[in-house]
Parts: sequence; C-alpha cells; structure tokens
Amino acid sequence: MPSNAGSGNRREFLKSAGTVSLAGTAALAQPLLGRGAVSGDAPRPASTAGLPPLKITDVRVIVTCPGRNYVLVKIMTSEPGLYGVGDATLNGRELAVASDLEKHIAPLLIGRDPEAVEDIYQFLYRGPYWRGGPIQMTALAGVDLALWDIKGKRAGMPVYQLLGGRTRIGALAYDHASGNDFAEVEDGVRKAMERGFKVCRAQVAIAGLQGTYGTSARSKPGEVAGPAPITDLPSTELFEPEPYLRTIPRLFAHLRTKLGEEMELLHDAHERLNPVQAARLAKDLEPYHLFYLEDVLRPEYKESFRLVREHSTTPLAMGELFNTLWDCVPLIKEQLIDFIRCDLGHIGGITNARKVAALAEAFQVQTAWHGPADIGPPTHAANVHVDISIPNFGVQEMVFFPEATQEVIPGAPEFKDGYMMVRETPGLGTDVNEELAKKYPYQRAYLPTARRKDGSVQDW
Ligand code: KDG
Ligand code: MG
Repeated sequence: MPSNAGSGNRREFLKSAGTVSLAGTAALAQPLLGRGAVSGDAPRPASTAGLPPLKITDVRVIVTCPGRNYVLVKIMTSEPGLYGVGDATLNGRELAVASDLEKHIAPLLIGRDPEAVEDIYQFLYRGPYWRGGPIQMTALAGVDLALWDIKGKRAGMPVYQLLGGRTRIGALAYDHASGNDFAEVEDGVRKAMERGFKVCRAQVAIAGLQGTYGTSARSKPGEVAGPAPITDLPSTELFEPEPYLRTIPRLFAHLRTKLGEEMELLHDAHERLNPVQAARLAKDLEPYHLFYLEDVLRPEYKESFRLVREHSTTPLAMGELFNTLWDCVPLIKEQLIDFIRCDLGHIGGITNARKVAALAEAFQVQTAWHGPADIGPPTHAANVHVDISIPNFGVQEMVFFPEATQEVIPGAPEFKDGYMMVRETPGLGTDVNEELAKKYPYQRAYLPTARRKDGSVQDW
C-alpha cells in the first residue's frame, strides 16, 4: 500500500507529467472553468497549480471491528497512489451509515473532482433535499475527511497547514477518570496527573443505581479506552436524578479536598437532567471551579440553558449530539455556553467544524470537540488539525486506542506532556490497513439504554 512518504516527489513528477500530457489536448484550449464531467459536478479548472485535473475513481467503505466497530471511507483518485481516508463511524448505527455511503453517496462521487471539498460538501448536504441527521452527517464527515486527506497529500502538507497554520504547539487534552466510589475516581485523576494530563473528566457510580453513564465501560483508571461490552442487544441501566444530584457535588468536594485546585476537572451530565435540575447541579458545583460541566440538558431544549445560566457561573459545554451548524447557533449567539463540543464525525467533518469554530469565535465560545473511543483515528486526527489551527480552541477529549485498532487504523494523534500532537506527514496522517481490517468483521453492538425505577425511558 503506498504511504504518505514521498508524496513530495510524486508531486514534482506529476507536475512535469501533467504539463506533458496536457500539451496539445483540448483541455488546454478550454477556458479555465469548463463544464463539470459528471452530473451535478462543480465547474472545474483545467489544472490546479500545474497539476493535472484529478478525479475520484473509487469509494471504498470498510467496516471493521478491531475491538469495536469502525466505518472507514477510502476515496481513490486518478493520480496513482493518491487516496484519502475518512472515518464515518456512528456508534450503534454503523451499518446504516455504511449503506448510505455505498448505495447513495459513492455513485455521486465517482468522476468528481476531489479537490472541490466545499462544493462536494454543499452538494451532498443540500443536494439530496433532506438535510442533517446523524446518519447523513456522519457519512458526509467520512467523505469530507478523506477529501481533506487527499488535499493535504497533494499539497505535500499536513491538513492544519491548509487550515491556516499553527496557532499552538499542541491541543490541551483531557483524560477520563471513573470509579465505583470517590477514592477510585481520585485514584484515576492521580494516574492521569502522573501521565502528564492537566485536565481530567470525573464520573462516579451512584449508589443504588446500576451502571451509571461513564463508569461501566472502563472501571480501571489509566487503561486504554475500552470498548463498550459487545452485546447482541442493548443493556438497560437505571437512573434517578435525586441521588445523582446529591452525589456529584460531593464527588467534586472530595476531589478538591484531596487534590487541591491545580488539576482542571470536568464532568459529563450526559443529557439526563431537566432544566431546574441542571441549574441546581451547575449551582452546587460552583465552589469546585470546574473547567466545564457538559451536556446538562437534552439537545432539544436549547432555550432551557438560559435558566442554568441565570443561576450559576459554572462554565457549560454542549454539542456532541448536534449535526448541523444551525444546531449550534442558538446557544452560541446568546452566549449560553462556554464550550462548543460538536463531534467532527457527526457534523460533516472539517468543512463544517471550521464554520462552527468561526461562529463560536465571534461570541467568545471555545471549542472542545467530542473525542471518545467510538469515533475512529481519522476523526481524532481531524480534531487536532482543527484545534491547532484556530484561535478559540479550548480543550480536546482524547483516548488511547488499543493495539488492534492502531494496527488496522494507524496514525492517531500522539499524546505528549498533556497535549495531543498530529503527525507532520501530508494529509491527516491516518490510514487504514484493508487486509487486516478483514480479520475483524463487524459485530452487532448497541449503546446501553436507561430507565427510571418506575420503568419509564430515561436518557442514558
Ligand atoms: O457513543 C456515545 C459516546 O460517544 C458518548 O457517550 C461519549 O458523552 C460522551 C463523551 O463525552 O465522550
Ligand atoms: Mg459527552
């Protein structure tokens, strides 16, 4: 499989090859903007910076389970050895996205100019008439990341350079600490500190409630982000707001008493509260100076953030369940949040994330892109390329991928002294080993679900 290395030489070669092959052809005689070659294609130039025109020749969708399910998109081009790899993983609905890509999106891409990244984004977002939604926007993200990867490789530059160049050395990263009691969580935060993290998320099991969000997937602090247990059908957890609301402020009181003020701490409420409960939690957590409190409300209830804001100065973060730029507008323009936490893999990729970041910049909101284990290394790489090239980056959630994942999908950003670093290779820096991927076939898996004690459905 061709590697990123040497693409500079390839570029030089193609520049000269392009000049030769185009000479005397009709392409040179055409005006700069000719008609597109495929249905609905953008007007395309006869050449780009002396390189011959490029076409998408194939779109491969790779579904693999090296520890957990991932969906990768590999876009092949007419330039020998030049391809891009994107990630289109949507936890629990992987096959729906894979099918959207294979059946609906791939035929639209063949023959198209892969360099027209924004145009392809617009075409795939507005073209089908039906907009948004996690399945469509995850598929779009897979395509978008692969196209940025191609663009970077063709330019001979890491993607962050194409986004404007470095604004910082690396992306401040946060780790996850969880446990069955306060002492276990404290131990997890200490381990994170020892490894160089300056920010850590803290989640604790709630006594009497089995399987609280954030505590079951990885009970031992310091381990790699373990896969959620692969079960044929979803598990059911139990949630009651009152014990949760009593426990979490006590957890942070414990952590501040034991660890002091130096370590930055945050907490994910995971969309489980109603407005007045959310306001109470934010208020009760004020003395412990969280870096932020995440997802206190469900994404449907954006206006309820006003109530939370009125009652507390705890910084708020929201956004992993948003799918479009317009989902972000209400919270950002009223400064109802401090951190926008979209998932690049579910909001259409880098092309849309840049716009979200720019919108946020105008309202003093910082970014904190979602970075869990259930999105693949190309999305983690994309996160960091954006993080290190924008002015209003806040913090980056990160995971350490298990060995099998690293072998199948190499190139995830590296962790160094509390920061995430992308590789300095052209493109995103990630790849997929298609042969190895075949050894790990898809396994049906669901996210857990949750219910209240009376049996009614609860957000997990
Ligand atoms: O698939 C769901 C996870 O991505 C989500 O539960 C993780 O909330 C999450 C976080 O903040 O990482
Ligand atoms: Mg979250």
